[in-house]
Amino acid sequence: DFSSIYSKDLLPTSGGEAMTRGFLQELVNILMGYISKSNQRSSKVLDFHHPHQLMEGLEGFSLSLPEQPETLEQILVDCRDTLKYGVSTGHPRFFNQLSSGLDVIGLAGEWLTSTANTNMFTYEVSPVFILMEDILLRKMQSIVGWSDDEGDGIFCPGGTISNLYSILVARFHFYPEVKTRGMGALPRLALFTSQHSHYSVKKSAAVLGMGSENVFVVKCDERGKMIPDELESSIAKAKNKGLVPFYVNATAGTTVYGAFDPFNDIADICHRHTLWMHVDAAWGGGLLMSDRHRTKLQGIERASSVTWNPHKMMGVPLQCSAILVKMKGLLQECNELGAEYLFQTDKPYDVSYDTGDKSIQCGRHVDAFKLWLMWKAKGSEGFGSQINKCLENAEYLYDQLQRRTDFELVFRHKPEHSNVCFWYIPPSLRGLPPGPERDSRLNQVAPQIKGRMMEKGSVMIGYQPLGDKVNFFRCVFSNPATQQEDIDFLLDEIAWLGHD
Ligand code: ABU
Repeated sequence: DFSSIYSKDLLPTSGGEAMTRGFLQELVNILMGYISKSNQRSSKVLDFHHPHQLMEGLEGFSLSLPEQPETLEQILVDCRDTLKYGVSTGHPRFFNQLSSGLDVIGLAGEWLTSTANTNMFTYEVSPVFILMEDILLRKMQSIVGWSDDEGDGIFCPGGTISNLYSILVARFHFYPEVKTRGMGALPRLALFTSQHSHYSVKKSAAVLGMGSENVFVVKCDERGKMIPDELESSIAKAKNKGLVPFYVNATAGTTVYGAFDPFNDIADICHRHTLWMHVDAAWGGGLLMSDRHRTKLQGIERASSVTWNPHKMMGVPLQCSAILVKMKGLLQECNELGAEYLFQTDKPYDVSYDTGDKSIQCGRHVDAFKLWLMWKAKGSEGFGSQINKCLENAEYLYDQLQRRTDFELVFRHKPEHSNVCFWYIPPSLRGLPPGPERDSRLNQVAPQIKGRMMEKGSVMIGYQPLGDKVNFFRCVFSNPATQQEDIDFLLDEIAWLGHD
């Protein structure tokens, strides 16, 4: 009974150990209840409420902050309610995001990380985690295909920041004076990325003072792969405009189509023009773990930097993203400022393990441990099988869509990654000829079905328009809990919710 117990009664208060244990055990019960419900197909993926409803408070669940402390009884209710009104991203029918699933070992890793509550800037305060990060980065670099004497990296907060790092180090590599003299000392720089690439390239160019308009968007083929000749002509166009090309982003697993750019062709072009080649493998990097699928990333080893998010395809709890840089020492040189209160050079150990000055952050969360623990628990082979299963699910969905007459694939080719893109065609649109009238009506179908789906809470899948394609569904598989029956359910549910 925690109805008259407060946080002040827990450790470090003397005599608070039993109460602390009881409270945490109760919390584990709540979490365990949630985990077990998330794995039941009969449970909802979400219990949707509009923002104003949650803001106003629901059934005693209030988001407002009190002046007086709440009892631990109430704190436990708050925890339960927080999960109740959230989205169950571990549910086998959650297809909405590239990151999904709930890995129990990963969860244990996250708990341990929070319990240790330390900072990744120095070996002094994170001796074990710093070495684990080092081991993981080396392993990932060797899986990318770099030799033992190449490679550096750091874990950072998400794929966008990893991509930002790639542009930062590329610019520093070609123009080290930027660090002290700023962009005014540099010519106008041009970056290149494909139509289907992630928006983080433009965002990073804006953040880094290079301007999003100086990112040249290279055309893709119908599968969403960058066309090498188009890259060549974009480079020529930039030069004609007086810009200096320096950086190309290629993508391994585009966000919507899951396409893989032709890395060897792009690497040849980068070599010819002395450009930095980055591969954004935030989504596709996981396929490197699979003997069956890693050939799709052929040529990635020629990249100067790589983004790889284990929190996507490898199912590591958010967040876990790495930027890998082929050239040793560049990250450190680019970002170090040597704050003397933190990075003293006369410490009693090898201070090259004080890796924090490679980062643009000061304080840095321990993102490496949960990945390290999962790797121990599954082995590289376990990750490989997990990824194979997700791609088998994608093929199953693709086969089902080909069989059904009420759905249409956005492109005919077999999926390369676990993305499958499709339209649902309601009965009222089935006889309509292709054209603006059909497009305009079809554009409304996915958003309406999604709205109904969220109200019902039975399943979650994303949609978007892309180029000249009106709103379509994108299904992605990264959750090992998903089975073929969930895919059948998804299609039947879309057809049911959209039948009018
Ligand atoms: N940063 C890409 C994540 C997008 C998605 O989950 O759909």
